Amino acid sequence: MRAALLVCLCAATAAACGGSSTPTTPGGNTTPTATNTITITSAGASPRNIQIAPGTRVTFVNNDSRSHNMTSDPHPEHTQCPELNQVGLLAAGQSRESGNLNTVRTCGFHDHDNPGVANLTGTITIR
Ligand SMILES: [Cu+2]
Repeated sequence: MRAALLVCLCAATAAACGGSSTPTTPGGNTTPTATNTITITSAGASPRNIQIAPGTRVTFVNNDSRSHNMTSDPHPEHTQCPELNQVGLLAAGQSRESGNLNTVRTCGFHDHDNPGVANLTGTITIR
């Protein structure tokens, strides 16, 4: 009885993990990944280039052990896609959604507190 319950829990966990995984492209490939979640670790943002449909919000997840301040390009004005500025300061372990990205265009983002770090920059293609 107890063993059957454990098998059940494992199966449910595996399904949840499989649904949220995103393919990664090696070697600086800039083909955008179809996802609306960007995860930040000590290695930077991943995926760095994503594509979403108009009317989608993008969630930034900070899995790093320090804070990140995710904002729209250009630095320091942040005027390109103001919806991204709703993400802003994320403490370690925190996540937040952008505003609704309705306009067909490409939005650049960066960590405002680490503006020179390329691994913390990327693009969101709305198409
Ligand atoms: Cu900035």
